[in-house]
Formats: sequence, structure tokens, C-alpha cells
Amino acid sequence: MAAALERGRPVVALETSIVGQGLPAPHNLRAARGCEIAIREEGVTPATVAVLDGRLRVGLSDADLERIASGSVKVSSRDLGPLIVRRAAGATTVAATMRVAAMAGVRFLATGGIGGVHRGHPEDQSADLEELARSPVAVFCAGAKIILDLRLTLELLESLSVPVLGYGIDEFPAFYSRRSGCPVSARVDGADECASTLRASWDAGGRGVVVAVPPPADLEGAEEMTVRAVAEIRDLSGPDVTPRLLARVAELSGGRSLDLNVDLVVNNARVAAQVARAFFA
Ligand code: PSU
Ligand code: MN
Repeated sequence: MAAALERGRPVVALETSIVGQGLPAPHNLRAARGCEIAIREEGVTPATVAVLDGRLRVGLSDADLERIASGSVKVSSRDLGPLIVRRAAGATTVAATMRVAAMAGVRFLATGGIGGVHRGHPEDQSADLEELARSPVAVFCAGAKIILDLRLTLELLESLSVPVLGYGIDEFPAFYSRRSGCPVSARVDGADECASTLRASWDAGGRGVVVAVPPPADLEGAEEMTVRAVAEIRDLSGPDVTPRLLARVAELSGGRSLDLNVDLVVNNARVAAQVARAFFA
């Protein structure tokens, strides 16, 4: 990983909260390994991020990955300090992964969906949003996780001056669906235009950028299942909300949401690698 960066070669960072908390076994490792393979197939170096024994790690071995998958705490940006001092381990969210990637000089990150403003709980706003305003990293995602209020999430990204680029689309995708009815701030077509737009945004003083990639398929009934899960889990708050809601949608969809979740994360990783390659070409 360090060698690739030194030689000015493209690197794509991957978060691990999706491995530790977001997806159940065996889908979590399937997603993590699938992302690394997809990135390598594009000739790009993957760098999976986590905290192990209190060290910020950029690039994990398969044994490290299994450690994260077999049970780990969820680590956002604010948790990094305490974890380092306790020499503990943890799985990094998009926010924490962006922070660590930026420190390492990595500008591309792939995930399933970013965090955002929760439905019915507008006071619960993911630290992913604030981190996007701070760290100069492009986050490739299928929009925000379906369990969120997309309209409020996009409003907040606008306030934070974070560009939301639609990758070959005019609408922000809704994670398990290609359409949400909410417009992106700009559309880019193809890896070259995306790479040029990222470079221009950074040259113009911008920091984090959301690159919204449509998911490879639509999950039928996704919205109804989400509404039901949100209603059932209404009283929850804090970092457990996201994993609980995703688990409930998985149950309601008979596991179909899990397969699509894995597919869309791997798809985002591949697109991130293609754009990273175009950026360094
Ligand atoms: N995308 C997924 N599943 C996940 C996540 C993203 O498909 O579990 C994780 C990401 O790590 C994201 C985090 O940063 O959920 C957001 O959690 P919160 O809403 O608590 O900020
Ligand atoms: Mn939250």
C-alpha cells in the first residue's frame, strides 16, 4: 500500500464497519473480499482500514479481516483517540475511514451507503456528513443507507458544501433502488469525467465528495420494508440503530437485501478503482 502511494499509484480505501456491524456472516467477509478482488482486477491497490491493537491500519491481511468480522466495536472519528490509548481493536465507519485515509494520503473510498439523517430522528445525524466537510476524500456509495431520510441528508450535505455527483445518473440512488426522486448536485458520465471533476473540486478548495453510483439492481418492496423496520425500532438511538435496522430489513426481505447489499458494495469498489486509475493516468 505505502509503495503504491509513493509511486503515485492509485489506492482505494475500504471501511470495515460494514464487516463488523453492517452485514451478518458470511455476507460480511464475502463483501470485504469481493471489494478487494474487484479493486485489484482494475489494477488498483485496495487498503482496508481498521484499528488493531490501538494502531490505525491502512491495508489488512485476511487474518486481520477475519478478526474484525468475528466481532468488533464500531469506531467513528471521535472514537479513534480512546481506542489508540487502550490499544484496542475496532471497525471503522465511513467517517473514521475517511479521516485515516486522508492522513495516509488516500483520496478514494468505497462503501455501501453513507450515514445521514435518520428518519423520524432528525437529531441523529451521522458523523459521516461532518467528516465529508473536512477530509478531502471521494466516497463512492449507492447513496445513503435506505433507513435514512434522504431529503434531509441531501439538505445537510448542501449546507456543508459537499458535492454530490451522480455517476451516470441525475438522481441520488436510494441504496436498494436506482431512483429516489432527489436530484444530485452534478452528474458525471464515466471514469474520466468523474476523475476530472474530483480534481477540479479539490483544486477549487473543496474537501469530501459523495460519488453516488446506482446499485446494480432494484430490491422490490424496499421502501415498504424500510418503513416497517423504522416503525418497529422507533425507540432506538445511537450507533446500534443502523445495524439493527439493516438486520430487520434483511429479515423482512428473506435475505434478498443482503445479496444486493454485497453486490452494490463490490460494484462501488470497482467504480472507485476505475476512477482512481483515471485520476492517476
Ligand atoms: N453501508 C452499508 N452498511 C453499513 C454502513 C454503510 O451498506 O453498515 C456503515 C458505514 O460504516 C457508515 C455507518 O459510516 O454505517 C454509519 O453509521 P451511523 O449512522 O451510526 O453514523
Ligand atoms: Mn447515528
